[in-house]
Formats: sequence, structure tokens, C-alpha cells
Amino acid sequence: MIRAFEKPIYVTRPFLPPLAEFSQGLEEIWETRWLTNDGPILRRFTQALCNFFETDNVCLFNNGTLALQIALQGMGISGEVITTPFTFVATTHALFWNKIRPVFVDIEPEYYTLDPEKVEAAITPWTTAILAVHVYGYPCKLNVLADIARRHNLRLIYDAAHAFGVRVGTKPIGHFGDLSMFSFHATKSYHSMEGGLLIFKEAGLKGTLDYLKNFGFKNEEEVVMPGTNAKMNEIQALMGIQVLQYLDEIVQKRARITELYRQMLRDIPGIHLTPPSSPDILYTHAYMPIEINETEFRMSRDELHEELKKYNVFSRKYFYPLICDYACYRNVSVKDPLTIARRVADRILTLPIYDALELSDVETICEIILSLHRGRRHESQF
Ligand code: T4K
Repeated sequence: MIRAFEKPIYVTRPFLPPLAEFSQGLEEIWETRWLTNDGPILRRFTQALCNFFETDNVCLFNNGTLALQIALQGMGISGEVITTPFTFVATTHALFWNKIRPVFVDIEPEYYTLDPEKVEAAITPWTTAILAVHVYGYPCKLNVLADIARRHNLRLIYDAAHAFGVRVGTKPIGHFGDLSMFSFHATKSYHSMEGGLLIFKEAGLKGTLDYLKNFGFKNEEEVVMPGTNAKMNEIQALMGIQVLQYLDEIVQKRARITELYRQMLRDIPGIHLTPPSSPDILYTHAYMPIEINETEFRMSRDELHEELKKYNVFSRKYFYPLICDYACYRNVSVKDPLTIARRVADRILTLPIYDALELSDVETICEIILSLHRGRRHESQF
């Protein structure tokens, strides 16, 4: 009999730097009394990210949603954009706020990213861009999408909300496509409490993005475009700088957790894991998705999600339902049958993963899952 955890085990917990370190950083803020609006810590954070991404084309925001929304506006994207329905709702909201029509197409079954064949089939004279998501931090089919974008003269934008720190070959993932958005929300493996980052190819875009996030101000007396307020503040920047120093440690701990989950779950009937990532990819273990085949596991994904709660384990159905099934997007016409996306959304469950999660707790979670499966197998024999 496995006992329930005493304290809830959530799908994630944010990494926090030592309190003494953070307090020291706060002292500087207290001394300068500079809280927001392009302060000294934000500048230092921006420089650290330029070094991290090996580019000067970076722009910080107060969250990832506004970063993406502003990116689309700054790039002048309009008409139709081909995108995935298997993502967090903010990806589509960013299109909506720019009056862009989302064209949802299916995902591929291995890593759940946009299926390039479906993208190509959905291009119309109104298509201006592809908005793909490195979902769970798994890189999209980068080369094929780049080729499609080039041949059809489309902008290629990545929602890389889950992919901070991921590298492909020798390059940070932000180097692919015209622009990438990273979320620094507290639930991300790397975070600044709330925050968003854009990395882009075209240096000329920087000025526009800076205006758009700061009301369009050029100077005290000139407003050159109707911008909004999407600035990152100094405390967010401080958290961002400090967490960055621990990134390798965080990723290593997460890697060990993934490894243990994979070892313990791979032989359980009805549990499907993503294939191990290829050796040229540095993966950062943002999420731990598993797919549940109800017939083989003898319990549906929804039942497993509920049963785990009885043990104080709070897994999440990221990303169910599909975006096109939310009430606010049900009127968007969807031509693609979304066969894979529907199947995956019905089966997916993301298990707890964060640096402070003990390996012994991961073992217990896996034992609970195994015992739930065995219980059902046993019941069905009588
Ligand atoms: N594109 C994609 C593909 C995204 O996934 C996201 C965000 C965005 C764009 C937009 O980026 P941001 O504008 O958020 O920067 C969470 C996050 O709020 C959201 O950032 C994230 N994706 C999404 C996948 O997940 P919820 O509503 O599921 O999170 P919540 O509050 O239920 O938190 C999950 C668990 O984390 C809690 O049960 C406990 C733990 N937790 C959470 C917070 C906030 C903590 O321990 N401490 C905390 O401070 O949306």
C-alpha cells in the first residue's frame, strides 16, 4: 500500500536563488530607488542575455504573452497565420489581439510540434507567417519549416516559451526562424517570476519593439507609435540574472528526473514516452509528458489524473483541450481534421518535474502509476 504524499507535489515549483543573494540584490534597488523603466539591473540582464544568445538582437518584456503580441505587431504580420492548436492558449491569443486569423493544422506524433506537410498544404494567398511552438521545449522541424517559409516568402516565428537554454548543434534555439519568444514565467524551468524575451534576426526590429513596449515614446515629447506598457521591472530582472547563474544546475537535476521517469515508466503497458532526443540537441527538460493509451493501461488519462490527486500528486493535462475547442475560438473554421493533435490532447499528461523534486519522490510517483495499472489489470481478471 503506497501512502499519499504529506505535502502536495505540483507539476512544477519555481527554482529560487538563496534568499541572502536575492536580498543583496534588493539592497541595490533600495539604494538606487530605480524600480522600472530601463533600469540598471534590466540593462545588465539584457547584456547577460546578449552573451547567452550570442546576439545583440534581444528585447525583454514583462511577460511572454505581451512579447509575442508585440512581436507580431512590430513585424507587421496580418491576414492568416498557420499555427498549432496543441499549445498554451496565449499563442493564439497573441494572434487574436493583432486581428490575425489563426489557421490550425496538425502536429507530428513524435514530439507534438507542427507537421510541416500540413503547414504547406494550408498556405493561401492570405498567409503571411508560420507561428510554430517548440512545445515542452522539443525543437520543431527547423530545417523543413525554414525551407517552406523561404519558398513561400513567409515569416517564421517560434513560440519558444518552453525552450530557454535549448541548443541545436552549436546554436541556441533562438537563432532559428525570424524571431523567437521565450517565457520567463515562474512555472518555467528558467524564470524571472514573470517575463518574456524576444530574439530576432533583423536588427532594425529592435527600435520598434522598444517603442511598442514603452507607449511609443521616443523622448519626453515625442510618441512615434501607439505602444503599450510591457516593460520588465527591476525585481524581475534581478531574479532573471540570479536564476541564470544556476541554469546548468537546474537542467542537470531535471535531466536526472527525466531519466528516472523514463527508466521506471518505459515498460508499463499503455504508457508512451517521447523518443529520446537526438545527440545534437541540448534539451532542458521543461516538462515530463506521457501519453496514456486507455486500452493498454486499463485506465484513461482523465482517471489517472484524478487518481494521482488522491496521492497528493497534481499532474496537469498540458495541453488539453486543443485551442480550437475553447469557447472563444470555436467559431474559427478548421479545415485540417487535426487527427494527431486530437489523439494526443486526449491522452497527454504532464508529470511533476522541477529541480527540488527528490528522486525518491519520482520513484514513488512511478510506483503509484504502476500500482494503479496493476490494480486495474487485477480487477479485469475477475
Ligand atoms: N506560449 C506558450 C507555449 C506557453 O506555455 C505560455 C505560458 C505562453 C506562451 C505565455 O507566456 P507568459 O505570458 O505566461 O510568460 C502556466 C503559466 O501561467 C504559463 O506561463 C504557462 N505558459 C502555462 C503552460 O502554465 P497555469 O495556469 O497552468 O499555471 P498554475 O498557476 O496553475 O501553476 C502550475 C503549478 O505551478 C501550480 O500548481 C503550482 C506551481 N506554482 C505556480 C506558480 C505561479 C508554484 O509553485 N509557484 C508559482 O508561483 O499556467
